[in-house]
Amino acid sequence: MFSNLAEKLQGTLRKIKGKGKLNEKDVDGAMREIRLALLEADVNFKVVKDFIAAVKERAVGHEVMESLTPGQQVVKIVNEEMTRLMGQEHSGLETGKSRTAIMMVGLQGSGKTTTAIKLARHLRGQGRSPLLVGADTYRPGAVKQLEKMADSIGEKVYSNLEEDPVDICREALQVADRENCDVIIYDTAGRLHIDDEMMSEMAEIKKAVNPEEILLVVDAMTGQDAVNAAASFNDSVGLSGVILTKLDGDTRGGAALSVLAVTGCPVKFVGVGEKTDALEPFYPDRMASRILGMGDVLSLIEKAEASIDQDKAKEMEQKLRKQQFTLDDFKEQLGQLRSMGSLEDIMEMLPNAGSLPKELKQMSFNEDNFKRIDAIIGSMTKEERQDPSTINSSRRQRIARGSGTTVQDVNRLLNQFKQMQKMFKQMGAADKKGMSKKMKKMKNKFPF
Ligand SMILES: Nc1nc2c(ncn2[C@@H]2O[C@H](COP(=O)(O)OP(=O)(O)OP(=O)(O)O)[C@@H](O)[C@H]2O)c(=O)[nH]1
Ligand SMILES: [Mg+2]
Repeated sequence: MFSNLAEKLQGTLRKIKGKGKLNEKDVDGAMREIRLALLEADVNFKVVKDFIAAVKERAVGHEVMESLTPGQQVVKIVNEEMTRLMGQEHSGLETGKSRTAIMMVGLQGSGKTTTAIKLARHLRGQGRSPLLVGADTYRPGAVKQLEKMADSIGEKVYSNLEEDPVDICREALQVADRENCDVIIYDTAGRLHIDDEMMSEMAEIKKAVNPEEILLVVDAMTGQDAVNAAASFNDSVGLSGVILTKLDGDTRGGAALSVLAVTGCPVKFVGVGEKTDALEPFYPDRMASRILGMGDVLSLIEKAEASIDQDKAKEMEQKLRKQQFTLDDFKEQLGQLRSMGSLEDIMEMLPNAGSLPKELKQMSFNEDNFKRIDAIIGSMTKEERQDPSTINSSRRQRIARGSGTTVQDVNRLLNQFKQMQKMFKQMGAADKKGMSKKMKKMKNKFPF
């Protein structure tokens, strides 16, 4: 789905993601690429303009520049703005009423009939009892097609080729009552082009059945034409939502990204195949993540944001600079990292992070480990915590006994602590004579 767009955007974001520091030029370059990719995907040009402006404003602001991971923050912003562009949350059907009428409208061949069937199946799955109505009396075989498809999923169709569409739709209300159907889905006729006759028929049906939903079915492959059709339908009949079909094909994505912004109508479902179960509720956030190939990056940022207290991190940095980092601080830092897995896992997720000393590599912050470290440090005296070099072998034995651990555990912890101090010392020294690039990156990303 949207493979071309996805590839381009992901390429751009990959470049920016790994950057520990961003300047306005980096952001400008990325925005230019994103803009091009969206235009190529046939996203409405005004939508692109507004989108880029919104992303850029946030990307050069505090939110990014002062964060732990500027490059990744930009990726996150693009994802959020793209989600917002498509409507933030899934917009469901108005089906709360005891009986719901849904009118399917759209141009010829857009997929109205197929989608009506898919919806019937979807609603049946939710415990509803649908009646399909064949209101296309113009094209020979249209009602037959509906009946055949309905038959394949065991659903009923009402139609009457002797009557005009508005009357058929009106009569269907009584049929639904008689048959105890609580959802009526009207499959209306499509025309090759939007014309007044079509619009006035749609308006008349709307007046006759007063539907809860008027869903425009558009072929996503037609890009901006689909969006323009949506705008005209919305002006003439008023739409409650849009269903994009043929997203399984080689669509560029323009329609999905522009429909809401141009027409104010949310995309409610997407068709992803010819079969009767190939209908998916449309989730803007999932769609954005799919296009941007997200997932791990987002969850990493969320994890980091949730576990790291920014003020504490600053305070810790001060201590580090003055090289006053004690075992008490160490304990506190571990608390923040507890939920993030092992140090190695974290470093792996961070682009371009340095490698860890061997002693720290195996350190994992699971619950058990954390409790053990907590107990060991808790069994030390204040002096020992301030200055671990005073911890001789008899003290080690005392600490192990007091914390219910072994001397090896105590040794390992002290060793790890020493390694960390060493690492920080190097960082501090590098800082004085212009910290090495790698260390700088590590420091940007790490609370220590
Ligand atoms: N691949 C794919 N094909 C689809 C999808 N939805 C509909 N189609 C196909 O598109 C063609 C037209 O679908 P119909 O449901 O007949 O379209 P319609 O809007 O009812 O057409 P008219 O009644 O002639 O106006 C059929 O061949 C469908 O199988 C979809 O999501 N994916
Ligand atoms: Mg049809």
